Parts: sequence; structure tokens; C-alpha cells
Amino acid sequence: MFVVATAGHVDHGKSTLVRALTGMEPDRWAEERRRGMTIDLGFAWTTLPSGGTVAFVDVPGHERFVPNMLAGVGPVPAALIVVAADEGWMPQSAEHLAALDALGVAYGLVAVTRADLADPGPAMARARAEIAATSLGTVPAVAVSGLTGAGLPELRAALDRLAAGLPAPVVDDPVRLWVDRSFTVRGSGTVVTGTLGVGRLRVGDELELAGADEPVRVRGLHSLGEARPEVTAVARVAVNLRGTPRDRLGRGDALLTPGRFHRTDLVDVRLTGDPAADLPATLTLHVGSAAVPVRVRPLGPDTVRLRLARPLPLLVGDRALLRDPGRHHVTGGVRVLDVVPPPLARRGAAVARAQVLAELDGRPDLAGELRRRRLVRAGALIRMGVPVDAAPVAGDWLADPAHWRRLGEQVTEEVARYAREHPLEPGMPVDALRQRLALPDRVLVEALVRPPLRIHAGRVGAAGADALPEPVARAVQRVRAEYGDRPFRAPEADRLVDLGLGPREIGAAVRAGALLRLADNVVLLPDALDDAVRVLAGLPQPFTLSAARQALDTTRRVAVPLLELLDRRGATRRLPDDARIVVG
Ligand SMILES: Nc1nc2c(ncn2[C@@H]2O[C@H](COP(=O)(O)OP(=O)(O)OP(=O)(O)O)[C@@H](O)[C@H]2O)c(=O)[nH]1
Ligand SMILES: [Mg+2]
Repeated sequence: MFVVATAGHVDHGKSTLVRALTGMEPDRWAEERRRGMTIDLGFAWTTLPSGGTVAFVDVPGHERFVPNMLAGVGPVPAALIVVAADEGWMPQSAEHLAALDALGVAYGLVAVTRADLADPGPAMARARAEIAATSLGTVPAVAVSGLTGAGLPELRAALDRLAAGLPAPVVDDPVRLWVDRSFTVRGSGTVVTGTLGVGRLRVGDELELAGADEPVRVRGLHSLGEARPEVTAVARVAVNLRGTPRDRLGRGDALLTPGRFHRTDLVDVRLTGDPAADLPATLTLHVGSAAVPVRVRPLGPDTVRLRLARPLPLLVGDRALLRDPGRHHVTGGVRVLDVVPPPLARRGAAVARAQVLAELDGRPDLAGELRRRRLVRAGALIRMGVPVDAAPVAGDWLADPAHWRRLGEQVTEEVARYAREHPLEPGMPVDALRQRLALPDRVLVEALVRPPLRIHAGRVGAAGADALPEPVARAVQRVRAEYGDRPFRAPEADRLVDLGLGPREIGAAVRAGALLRLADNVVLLPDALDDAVRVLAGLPQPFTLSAARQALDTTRRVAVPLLELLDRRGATRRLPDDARIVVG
């Protein structure tokens, strides 16, 4: 199927032509038929001589209904521009063409209608000349009469040729179905329709609804009036949603492949065409079937920042248009450059940003995104519309290679600085390092720590950093020299102070396994435990505290906590009469 939207001034015969081609009534509303004027979008389809199907989105030509027209053409990549032979090129011929140009529509043809009323030549020449200057370029033109049917076979053949020249549909990309209608079907619930430009929908699919948190599920699909288990782009499609109230969604909403779109209310864009120098501060942004008021902040000569009144699922490279609703004027097209732009808080930030934007063209550019964002999750890039084909540095994080190298160097520097400032600690806590480098995720720290550094017990240090800090090592050395032959004599508190072993130093030595702490200010060399068990095993069993104290040649200050520690470790057992035995 291919989908084509009509375009053209009011009363030039668009709906009559669609009716003549399809035998279907595009003006769905009684009011439209009563007034002989299209108000909202109409939908009709027919089979072409080739056997292919063309579906029309018939738009209103009246200037009051241009927003409806834009909702119809927004998601449609081809246009049938209708000009009446007897009236020729008119204001909405121009405005509709400007809209197609702004959206970058590249495929189309001209039908000069009402050719039974006047010579179609001048209208055709003017239309082709106007169109040639736009994204559509040189287009074929056919003179027709919706009244007599003259020219219709030629028009069908021209539509077939147009279809044959369209790019192959992209069916594997994520779905972003812009809703152009929503209604309730008795017994089925809410149904939305739209033009599926890319991707595929299946019954049972779970989709995101832009603007809602919970997913929605596809209960049924119709295309061209028939139920289908699956619909692939390009197609007109009606989606029946399970359990979604009708008032939850309408024109301008979008059904999305989950996790593939970022909803943004701030975008940096390039203006296309001839942007006016004095852009109004507020305009309406039209994209897909959505129309959202925006505040415009100029940045560079042809780049602006748009603040959207509500978020939209936009991607880098999206085409959209800005319109001044007050002046009935398509201000110009935009191409989305960045859907997650940085805040412009600092002085000079806007100027710097304009320079960055000058380099962007809306084509997704992974290397450039990494250079600008430095560290970013793969999922976030994909949701911006930037395909990811690089390996993550950790988890799903991607990094700019130069930035990652710099971070690696900073890790070494920060850990060394921390060791200088905290000589008694066995390395820098991982979280302190994470904060110091302003890294958003701990896995990044873990990936940045490389030998000779390593992470041990939540700290980053040199391998063997559980070795003692220099001053503590010296103090322990002196304890060894003085007490090595009296292993159960613990230094008195004032002696510890003389040796330079305050509570922090003792803590460091104990953590490193260089001292054994029995109680506050009671420390032994670590081999003392095994030696004590050996000595005690030589005593007649069971033995008393006093026998132990004498055998170990020590004081109660040491013997009491030492035996309690041996009890806890299961090396000795305390009997009901307070005597002990060595176990095993
Ligand atoms: N003689 C003649 N009249 C036509 C032809 N096409 C349309 N008309 C008449 O022109 C009037 C407008 O036709 P529509 O088809 O409603 O025009 P439209 O472009 O759809 O108008 P809007 O949707 O309101 O923009 C109707 O009265 C039609 O009968 C034609 O080829 N020949
Ligand atoms: Mg009409």
C-alpha cells in the first residue's frame, strides 16, 4: 500500500477527485456534506492498474482548517497537489505547498481539476513552477475532471508511477504511530487510526503511549477496513487498544515501540528554507499529527531552541514545521538536531551552543554524540534516534575514547592524592572516587580501575595496599623488636603512645593483620594466638586462669581477654567451674 495526502486550496476539487478515484466518501461528517466543504481528515482507498493499493488522506483546503491539514500530511511521505483550472494558484495552494516543503516531502504529483471548466494549461504551468522550487522538485502533472471523469485513467497511471518510485518501506525500525483519529467502537473499546510510516504492528503488541506511563496492548488491527493479525509499513491502520479509555488519547498522541523514544520538551533545531530574521517568540510546532505551542529562543543564524508546551517523542533528524497561527503563515521547516540538549545556564553558553549546532546536520552521529556527551547510556542514545554500534565501556555506558583515557589518568591521580592525604587508610573508598570524578554510575569506577590499582573491600588502592602505611609499619617493627621474646607481654598504654601507636594507627595495623587487638590498648603480635594455644596445651588439663597467666608469663590484663578470644575461636573451652581445657 502507499499513502498519499491531498493538498490544495479550498473548493479546488480534492474530495471530488478522491471520491471519483475510490468510490468512497472522504467527507465523513454530515456537516461537511451539508456545507460542501472538508473540515477534518478523510480516508479512502482504491486499487491501481498495477494491482497495488493507494490510500488517500484527504485534507481540508479552508484556511481555518490548516492545522487539520497538517495533522494529515505530517506522517505521509507523498502528496497529490490539487489546483482548480478555473481558479489557479491560490493562497492555500501556497500555504499547503510551503508545509510540504517544510516537512521535506519529496514525492508528489499535481492534478489540475475542474479542467472541464477552464483551460488547465496556465494553472498547471504555475503549479509546476511553484512546486519545482521546493523539496518536491519537478513533478508530473495531469489534467482531470472529477465531474466528467476525463483524465482519471492518466491520473491512476501517474499514481502507479509515483508509487513505484517511492523508497522501499522500512519495516524493522521501531513504530511511532501518530494518532490522527480516536473513537469508540461498541463492544471493542477505543480505536485509533494513523499512517504507519515505518515498522510493523501485531495483535498482542505492547506499546507505549506518549504521555502515559503504563503500556497499552494491541487488541485488534484493521487496515483498509479488514481485520489483520499484522500490519507493516507503509499503511493506514486502525488500532484497537485493550483497556484504554477513549479520553486518554487523541490526535497528536503517538503509539510507540517501548523503550525506543525519548519524550522531550526541549529541542535544538535548524530552521530550513528562508528563516525570517525576526522569528516570533511563540509559534506552533507541527510534527506527525501533533501541534504543540513552542517558545522560540534563537541561538545561531539558523538554529533555535524550542521549549514545547508538552513533551513529544522526537528523534534526531525529525522534520517538523513552525507555523504562526495568528498570521496563517508557515514560518518554516525545522530539522531536529538534539532532543536532549544541555542547559544554557552559564554566561556565554548560548554562543558556545550555537557553535556546536552549526556543525550538526540532523544525521545521527554516534562519535559526535559521544564527544559532546562524553558518557552516555546506549539506551539513551537509541531513544534519541542515534544507532549504537560501539562497545560499551561498562554496563551499557558508552564513552568518548579521549574522555575515557583522561578519566583513567584521573583515577590514578586521585587515588595517589587520597593515599597522601589519608596515609592510614587502605585505599580510597570507591564512592569517594566516583564523586570526585563526577561519574554517574559505580560500574564506571570499577571499569576504570586497572592494575596496579585494584578494588578491595570497597576501596581503590595499589595491589598490596593492605600493606601497612610507612609510620605504622615502623611502629609495629619496634613492637616486634621489643616484645618478640615476650610474646604475651602487651605494651602498656603509655608505651604504645611512645611507639606512635594511637587508636587510628592501631586500627590500621589490625586491619592489615600486623597486630592483634585483645581489648582497648591491649595488643599483641598476631602469632601470639597460635603460640598461646601451644603453651596452654602443655599444661595439665583443665587449667585455671592463674595457671595460664603463669605459663604464658603475662598479666591478668592480657590473660583474661586472650583466653576469652581463644574461647570465642573455639581453641579453648570454659568449664562450669571457670577452669578451661584446650580443645582438639
Ligand atoms: N465542474 C467541476 N466541478 C468540480 C470538479 N471537482 C470539484 N468540483 C466542484 O467543486 C466544489 C468543491 O469540490 P470539493 O471536492 O469539495 O473541493 P475540495 O478541494 O475538497 O474542498 P475543501 O475540502 O473544502 O478544501 C464542489 O461543488 C464540486 O462539485 C470538477 O472537476 N469539475
Ligand atoms: Mg474536500
